[in-house]
Amino acid sequence: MRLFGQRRGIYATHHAMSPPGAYRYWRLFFTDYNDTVQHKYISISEINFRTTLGVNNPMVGAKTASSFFTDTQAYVANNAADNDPNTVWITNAGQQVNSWWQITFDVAQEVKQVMLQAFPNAFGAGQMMKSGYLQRSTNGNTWVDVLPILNQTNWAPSEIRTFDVL
Ligand SMILES: [Ca+2]
Repeated sequence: MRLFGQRRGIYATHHAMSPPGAYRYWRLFFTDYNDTVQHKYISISEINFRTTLGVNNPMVGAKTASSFFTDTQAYVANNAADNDPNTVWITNAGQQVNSWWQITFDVAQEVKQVMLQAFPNAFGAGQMMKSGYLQRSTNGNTWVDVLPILNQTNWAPSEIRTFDVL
């Protein structure tokens, strides 16, 4: 037990990986973006935090985000977890770096795979995330990195990519 505690302390440093486990609070924290046209958005059609590899999680819980595109109310956090690739979450203009998308699960879960899907047209796909981290939290305030998702470029329309928590 003492050894485990020491390891956890080391792993809690920034961008060091944390042991897995069941938590209610999970999010993607984005550090870089692909939007080379407008240079100010991240747009994601679907985010799924899977507890079984290859099987979408029903994602039962509250979805929130650091911001959403406010010209209309059509691009809110819920759009990234509604099983509809035609609906999209978009960060507000200029707030794409250090943005995040979060779910607070009703019941604690252990995420084993992240699924991301790009928007169905080339313009939207060009605004997919580039780099970020899957993070988990015990309280929704203090976050620990679980999985880096880095340098994801050249997303095709509707493309799905998955990332395993090892
Ligand atoms: Ca959607």
